[in-house]
Amino acid sequence: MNDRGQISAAEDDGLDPSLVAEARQLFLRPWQFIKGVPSMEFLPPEGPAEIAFAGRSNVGKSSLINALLAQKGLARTSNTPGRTQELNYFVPGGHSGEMSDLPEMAVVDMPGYGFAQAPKEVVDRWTGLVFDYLRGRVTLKRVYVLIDARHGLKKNDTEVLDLLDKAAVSYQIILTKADKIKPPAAQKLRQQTLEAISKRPAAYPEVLMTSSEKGSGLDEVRAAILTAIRR
Ligand SMILES: Nc1nc2c(ncn2[C@@H]2O[C@H](COP(=O)(O)OP(=O)(O)O)[C@@H](O)[C@H]2O)c(=O)[nH]1
Ligand SMILES: [Mg+2]
Repeated sequence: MNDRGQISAAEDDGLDPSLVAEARQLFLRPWQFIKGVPSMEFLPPEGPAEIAFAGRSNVGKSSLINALLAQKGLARTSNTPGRTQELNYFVPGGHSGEMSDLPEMAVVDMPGYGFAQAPKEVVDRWTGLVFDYLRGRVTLKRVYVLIDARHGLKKNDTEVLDLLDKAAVSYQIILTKADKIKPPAAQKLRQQTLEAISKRPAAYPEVLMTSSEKGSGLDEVRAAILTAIRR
């Protein structure tokens, strides 16, 4: 079922209802923004499992985080492309943050790549931060790489996938803005994307598809994340 109470197609695809219920319990409670991290020395202590959302700017990272947590406006959307140059950390509320009372996980909204007209210095800073984080963060359990369903994988996306493969960081692709294309085109793109990643060692061999606008595909993402942090 999606967040508007409609049965979604994927429910017939064997999504485990008890996993979905558990995942909803984790995600559908008040989460909070804890910090924006401009460089590696400001990262919170390694503890909770981290799940990061990466992708070109405007692909829908912040919108998807808000939809997954059912909290509009938590992650800031539609920023001027390239403005958010920080790793934004979100955690379930109600934890003191003391070592004895850490949340079970954190969601990280990553700065987007691929924006035109960004000064080289900004791109270099972005590249440095993101690459250091992706390579060096031990508690990073999985990266969700978001791809706009209207555009498919682009060159800068495959560069990020190359990096993740090289760093052996588990990642999974989510096709976003599914509401913008017709179902047959969506299925075709899903298949093509699956083929494109089939030989990539760190890619999780299942492609998800969401619409933050319509609330579709969210339970699938929540369940996948819960499974990933428990591995
Ligand atoms: N139609 C549609 N628009 C979306 C969807 N997700 C995001 N958007 C729009 O795409 C733009 C960029 O979204 P945002 O979440 O800020 O992207 P980010 O830069 O990757 O964080 C905004 O105008 C959103 O309203 C979606 O699922 N469907
Ligand atoms: Mg954003």
